[in-house]
Amino acid sequence: MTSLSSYPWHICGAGAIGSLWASALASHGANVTLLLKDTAQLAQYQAAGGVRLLEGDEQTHIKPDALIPNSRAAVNHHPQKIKHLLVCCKSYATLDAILPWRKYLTHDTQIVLLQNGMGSAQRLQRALTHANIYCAISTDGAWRKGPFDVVRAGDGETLIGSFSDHLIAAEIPAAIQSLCQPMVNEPRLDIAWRTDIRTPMWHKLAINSVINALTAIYQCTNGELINHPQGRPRLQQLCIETQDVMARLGIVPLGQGLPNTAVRILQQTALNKSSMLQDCQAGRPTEIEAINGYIIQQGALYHLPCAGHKQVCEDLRRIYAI
Ligand code: KPL
Repeated sequence: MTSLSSYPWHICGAGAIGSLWASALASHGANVTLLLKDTAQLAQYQAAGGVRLLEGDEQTHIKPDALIPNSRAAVNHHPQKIKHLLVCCKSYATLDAILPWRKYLTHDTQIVLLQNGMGSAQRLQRALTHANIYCAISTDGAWRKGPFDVVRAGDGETLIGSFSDHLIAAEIPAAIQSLCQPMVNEPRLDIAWRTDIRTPMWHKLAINSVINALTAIYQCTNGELINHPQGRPRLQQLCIETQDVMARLGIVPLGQGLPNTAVRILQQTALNKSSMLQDCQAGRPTEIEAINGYIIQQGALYHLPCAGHKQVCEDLRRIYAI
């Protein structure tokens, strides 16, 4: 039986989900190191005095090592290699986040990408041809109250599977197997291995692609999109286009169909703002390229115009000048 404490994890991307994972892994005995962007982020980390996670009434406080690229600490204190790397940054930031650490990666480093959208794993594989890349998707909810100060908004499930062609899809590496053991105390993550991770990744992408941009365009909560006079017909159109692209790629359709699933998720998360609306309102870059942009790009391979997806990309750029 493999134990979490046997595997050191480096975590790149210390936002809400990265902090949640750092808290859960460290609380279960794993040796966690945060890979931060720069001196400014390191100063924020030092000022925060570690990572805090609030879950209901329970607060977890951890103080893992934190490194920045090319720092003396990274060179001296951390001559050892990165064996297990969890990447939780936004998909558009992936290469900039990982490549500064490439000299610490080995031929057998396992890189797990836990992000919204698609395309970053392919780009990373092109940049690091021999990298062992795994992809994960999650329905965990967490939001950032401040730097390294995170609130858990809801328990979800995380699925992990292999991405790189040279990996055997049924072979679960021991370090990932240790993540899949039931976690005994809070904060708990519910993690499972999937031999075919592409299917659930596409299902999540499909949901995000029909909800997120529209809520950002109409600046509405998820629940308000359900009966939005302009938004709802556009949602239907996006569902049709997305299902067409998935059918051409041979992706198994969502069990209840995309429109029904999207409405169910909108109902379940009625009071929430989508992650894209939150990014737009905070003036951050969005994941539109990795979500709707990816569907347009895949559709183009089959000469599918994806006009509704193109229109939401254009609307979003116009409204938020991005
Ligand atoms: O994942 C989401 C997000 O906001 O990114 C949901 C809530 C499913 C909306 O697409």
